[in-house]
Amino acid sequence: MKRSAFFLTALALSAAVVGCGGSDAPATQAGGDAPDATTAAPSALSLSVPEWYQIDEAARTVTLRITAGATNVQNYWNFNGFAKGSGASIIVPEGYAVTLEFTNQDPNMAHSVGIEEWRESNWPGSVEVSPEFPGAVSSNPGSLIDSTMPGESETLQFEVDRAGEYAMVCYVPGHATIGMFVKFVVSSDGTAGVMM
Ligand SMILES: [Cu+2]
Repeated sequence: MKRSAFFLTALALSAAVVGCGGSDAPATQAGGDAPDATTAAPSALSLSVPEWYQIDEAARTVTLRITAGATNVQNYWNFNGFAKGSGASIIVPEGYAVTLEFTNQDPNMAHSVGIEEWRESNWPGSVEVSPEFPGAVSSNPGSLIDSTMPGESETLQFEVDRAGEYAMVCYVPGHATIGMFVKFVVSSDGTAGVMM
């Protein structure tokens, strides 16, 4: 119930923003919609289920296809084109088994992935490998030569047994500092999908 209401609200807000042609320049809008657009701006994200997120509610499983260097955002130091803990929050229901199919499409650079404690900023140059869920980290994650190299893939499996806010992060030195992390949320109310 709560989830549906939230979803509809988010959709409505999203539609309002789109209808106004964007929220970052309300002063240029000719009509009377500018105040609404300004109000909606902080909540302009909406929940959706992109093609890289598959959920089976009966089996309580989620499969995430996560690609490092999916786009050239941040010189390829991104996950599915997202970085800096903003733009997308991946939301998985508590108690689900997650299969994370990780691929590195950055033509130049090693990357890795794991689920760590959330932090919005001030990531250290070398992130300590301390995954929040057993199995939620790729192999040799801090190595420049032996983590997930360009063109390589690795599949992780883990169960998200504690609701909370976490970070999907790259452990290759300096990458998290630059912003190679995305918010990863384990919901306690069954919410599933990606806020973006
Ligand atoms: Cu990286």
